[in-house]
Amino acid sequence: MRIAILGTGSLGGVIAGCLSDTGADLVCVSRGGTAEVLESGLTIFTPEGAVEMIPGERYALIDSEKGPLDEAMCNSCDVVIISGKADSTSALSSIAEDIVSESGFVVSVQNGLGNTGIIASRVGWDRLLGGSTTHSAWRDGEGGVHWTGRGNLSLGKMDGSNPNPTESEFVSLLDEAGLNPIWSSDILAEIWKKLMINVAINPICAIAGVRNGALLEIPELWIQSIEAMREAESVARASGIELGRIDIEDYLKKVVISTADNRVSMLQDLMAGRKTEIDVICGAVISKGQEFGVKTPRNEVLLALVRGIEMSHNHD
Ligand code: KPL
Repeated sequence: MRIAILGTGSLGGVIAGCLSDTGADLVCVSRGGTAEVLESGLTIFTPEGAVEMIPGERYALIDSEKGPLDEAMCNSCDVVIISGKADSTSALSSIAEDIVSESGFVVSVQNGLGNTGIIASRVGWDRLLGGSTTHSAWRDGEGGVHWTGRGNLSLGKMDGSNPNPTESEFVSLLDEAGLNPIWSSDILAEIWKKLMINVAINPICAIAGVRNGALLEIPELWIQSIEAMREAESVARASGIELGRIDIEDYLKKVVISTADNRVSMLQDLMAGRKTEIDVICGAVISKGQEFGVKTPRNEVLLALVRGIEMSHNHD
């Protein structure tokens, strides 16, 4: 099975690293400094402390900023995993469209709402799987990927149908790779549950400049996280998402404990002076809230503050 990972950053690095232990033929797509580091290999620091070095020869590397795709790469991948940031979804979807084989499919394992629509406009809903993960990782200045928390990876058809044989084979491969896949018959609900987690953790840890575990150490932060998460839950329920019964505090606590050592992706973005995913996280909750008549004041404040910090990089 030939699998491409588009956006081989922190989470994409974990996926590529795990899949390199299977028989899959791998293609990593990245750009800039990350692509340069990947040329010589991928270093993963596992949650248990072991260091794995995957040689650069283990995968084919595409630098998405370096000219047109090699002909041989076109229509060649059975599975294309998009794990890049939301602001790269358009560009990555176009690469996915070029490299996915006729019978292949694309999986989005990204934060926020709206990614699947962008990808589907390129490859069609029938060739798309939604996805969501609670694995956590961050990347250091030398490009080393620190896999800080083992979670799981949910995936499923957007229409809730059962996996076809190739999709089942892919799920087995993810299992062999140690990525704890779960096939979901309601992937949209899983994407919303992850959004609720992101709303609770990402902006607050990013603004405070703390690792995820601090939410359980600083009660004032915990209250803000829970409030933001409850708003997202109300919006999800108002928009018809079947969340079932969720104990919000317990659910958040479990994710915070399993990702305690992680620097949330939004904090990593702010530290590197990059644009964050605030628009597809709090921004998505606010706009869906407006659509369904649910007020989201906490998410509005968090969005404003993160935007302000993003802008502060341009001011003296
Ligand atoms: O998705 C994450 C992120 O960093 O964006 C969590 C699960 C919150 C882990 O940090």
